[in-house]
Amino acid sequence: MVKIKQVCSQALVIAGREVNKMGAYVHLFLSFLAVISNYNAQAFDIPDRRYLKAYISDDPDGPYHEFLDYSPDLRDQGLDNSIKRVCLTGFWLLYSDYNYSEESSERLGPVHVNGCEALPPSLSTSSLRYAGSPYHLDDSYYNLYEGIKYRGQEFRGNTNADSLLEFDLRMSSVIICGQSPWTFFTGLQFTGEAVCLYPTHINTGNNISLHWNFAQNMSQLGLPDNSIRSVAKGCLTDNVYRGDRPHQGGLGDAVV
Ligand SMILES: *[C@@H]1O[C@H](CO)[C@@H](O)[C@H](O)[C@H]1NC(C)=O
Ligand SMILES: *[C@@H]1O[C@H](CO)[C@@H](O)[C@H](O)[C@H]1NC(C)=O
Ligand SMILES: *[C@@H]1O[C@H](CO)[C@@H](O)[C@H](O)[C@H]1NC(C)=O
Ligand SMILES: [Ca+2]
Repeated sequence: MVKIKQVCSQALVIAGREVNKMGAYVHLFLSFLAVISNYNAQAFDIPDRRYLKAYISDDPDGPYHEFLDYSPDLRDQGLDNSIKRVCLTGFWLLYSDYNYSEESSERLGPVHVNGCEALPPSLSTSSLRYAGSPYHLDDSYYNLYEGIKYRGQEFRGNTNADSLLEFDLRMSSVIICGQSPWTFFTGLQFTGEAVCLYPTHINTGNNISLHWNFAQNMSQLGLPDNSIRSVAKGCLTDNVYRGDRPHQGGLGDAVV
């Protein structure tokens, strides 16, 4: 990112110097072309870019497919049941069935910032997706899931929700990312029982941090299953859930 700024300001100086001369427009145009092509090269290296590289062998130099987004059906990438190893940044969820289905028998949430891991041979991955903001890696965000252990459909967001719409009274697990705590309520419009969840886990790599926390079921949070009706950003109750022991530092190796 620093490089982009340097390139930009150099180009602007050149443009300013040349602006009164004949041919200035040509020069200006070329300068901006240079900025644009440099920007593209740099954009590819955005330090907090979320990705998952899926390898079909244990060979770190082997071929891989890079995912940047959800894949509900790995047959689309020709990778059904064949991912052996992953290198990734972000909080990714792998499922043994298509569509993140509640029929999935095994789940794994690898969380890393620029880290790799071999998958257990028993995990035959058929769909995958990430938790957290679609924008920056550590933006404050919540994902509520219909099934326990982050399966099924989700209701997600980065702001207060006074109702969960069609997911009212249906959610069974949750992941939060980013530095803000979130409060989950059993009543509409931030009423009823409430529990607040802080992002007590941190993964760091290359000076980039990802904060997160999770509950694989609602009894972990002390709430009845299928009871959440609204969500607010911040901690708006004394009933604070801090989760299991915080996981700090390193390249991160949490499996949840
Ligand atoms: C996944 O869900 C979509 C949309 O609901 C559906 O069309 C598709 O058939 C499902 N795929 C599988 C393999 O169940
Ligand atoms: C991390 O940040 C520190 C202090 O800002 C800096 O000295 C160091 O070079 C950075 N490391 C990397 C890998 O960017
Ligand atoms: C909820 O998760 C906890 C562990 O986090 C587990 O001990 C408990 O059995 C789970 N309860 C249900 C109903 O799945
Ligand atoms: Ca449910």
